[in-house]
Amino acid sequence: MKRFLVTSALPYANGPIHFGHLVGAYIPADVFTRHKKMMGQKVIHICGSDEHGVAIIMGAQKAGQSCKEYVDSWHKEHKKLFDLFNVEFDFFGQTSASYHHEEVLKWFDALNEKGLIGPKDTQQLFCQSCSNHLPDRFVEGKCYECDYEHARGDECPNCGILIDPTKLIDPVCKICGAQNTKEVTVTQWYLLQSKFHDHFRDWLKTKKNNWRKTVYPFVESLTEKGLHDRAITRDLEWGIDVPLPEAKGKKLYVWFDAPIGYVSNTKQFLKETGSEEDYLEDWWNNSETEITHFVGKDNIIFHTVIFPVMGMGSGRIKPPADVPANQFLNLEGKQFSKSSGWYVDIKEALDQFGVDALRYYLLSILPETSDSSFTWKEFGLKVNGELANNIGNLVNRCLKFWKKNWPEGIESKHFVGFSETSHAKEFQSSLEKLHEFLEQKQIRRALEQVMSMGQLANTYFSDQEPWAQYKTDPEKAAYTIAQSGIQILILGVVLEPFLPGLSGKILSFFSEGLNKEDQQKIYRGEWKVIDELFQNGGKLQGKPKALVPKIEDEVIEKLQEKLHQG
Ligand code: B3M
Ligand code: ZN
Repeated sequence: MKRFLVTSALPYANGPIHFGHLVGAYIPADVFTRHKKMMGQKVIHICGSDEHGVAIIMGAQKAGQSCKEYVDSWHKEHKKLFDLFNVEFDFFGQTSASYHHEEVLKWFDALNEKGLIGPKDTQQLFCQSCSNHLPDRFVEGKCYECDYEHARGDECPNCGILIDPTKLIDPVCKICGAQNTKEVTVTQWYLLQSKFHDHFRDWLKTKKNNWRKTVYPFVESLTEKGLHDRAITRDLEWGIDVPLPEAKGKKLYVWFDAPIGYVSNTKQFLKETGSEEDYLEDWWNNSETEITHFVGKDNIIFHTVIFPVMGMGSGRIKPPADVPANQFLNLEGKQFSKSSGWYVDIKEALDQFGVDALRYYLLSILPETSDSSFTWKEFGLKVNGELANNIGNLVNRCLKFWKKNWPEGIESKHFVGFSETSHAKEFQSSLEKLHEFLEQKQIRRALEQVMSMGQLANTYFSDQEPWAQYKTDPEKAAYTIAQSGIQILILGVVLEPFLPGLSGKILSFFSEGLNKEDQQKIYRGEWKVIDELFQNGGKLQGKPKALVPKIEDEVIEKLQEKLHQG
């Protein structure tokens, strides 16, 4: 049986999660995994904190904490936020944990044995003012490709290239702020990717027709002429020790160990859940497994080149089937920036609007094909005009009418034969499209299908005018409400991957007899089960109420003002 292994980029344990992260990796991965679960397929979603590297060391220094204290507290913080956002992982681990270190060493040894790791003398920057080596983010300067002022020693956040720090223009030490660096020669160990070029390219070509247009051509042209060997060791105090006597005191580069976190976290997940399965044989190196890495566009190279080379080169895992990278999200047209007040406090927003409204809007603007922009105005318009109007109101109107006029339930005969009706056929065709889009990880378009099902349900309800039918022919009205009720039940089910909160609320009205299995059947379009569900008639549980509160214009105006005042 096919297996699906879904990962989302391990967040650095050094700062708050923002909307850009959520739309870049976590929400899409969550929707995709939930979809697979609803389809009844075998899938796990693995993530965890990325806890090594220069950014962490600098953050801990600033916070006056040890690195371990520092990453532990961010790890907890992130876990909490993901929970609030209904982003569900099967496992959310930590790369500072010993199980992770053990796994990483196995990779290093395997690559080393295969001749894919070797020492080289390298030119690095050294700060003469504070006497520190300046790898990666410890140094910033002007990018020699795009002129961006704040390129880092490892990569340029603007044009995405991997940086050779000695070529940075006007380099500045990020530890002490001095502009007083010199080049020094240091031995580092390298991942000898150049040896793997042909093998890598053969594999890459197999992805030509199924990777995103924003991913494949970029990787293709970047690796066309050759793969560069990459230094995978650093002179740092915090990280995983390089397991070679001659590399004493050195640590592995964070980007070497971080992606292995997907694998070590899977191992730990199986262990903690008492599974008999083997993380490599049954998952990472199994021919039946389809691996998907959800990442933001700044992580493409690591997931499409370096990690696949590490996996294939070491022979420990197979390479990914897909890396559906997302573009960036801006705030009202400009980059989010906490320091200049151009940002949204996620927790405040959650308190104010709830997870369904925020998830809905973020899903509707996922930067799948190009950068997109979060604006408060559009947020208000979409939540009110689409989610509340299309879904919230319908559920409210229909179920209230049901509860009021048939408090003891609607007779079973009104529910039978739903799957033969013409509106069921239209629902089916939207559902098929929805599945197709989700399989292709086109989540925005899949969500549009949910909304079009909502439209269909609305049209049916208002065309039938059950309130008028009730006066002249209550039996007919009962039929309308039963059929509308079924449509709402289906909407509740298909909303699950996107808005699990709202889905749960809708389904709770039908709770009797609606277990996970039945939900999955409905999700897959096996609607015969609906007849069974209502074979004793349909009685609503609980008291219907407005599920999607409207957002007042003044509330939006206030938020806009607040943002522009900084
Ligand atoms: N922590 C970068 C990031 O959060 C990095 C991802 C690691 S994935 C293995 O953008
Ligand atoms: Zn310095």
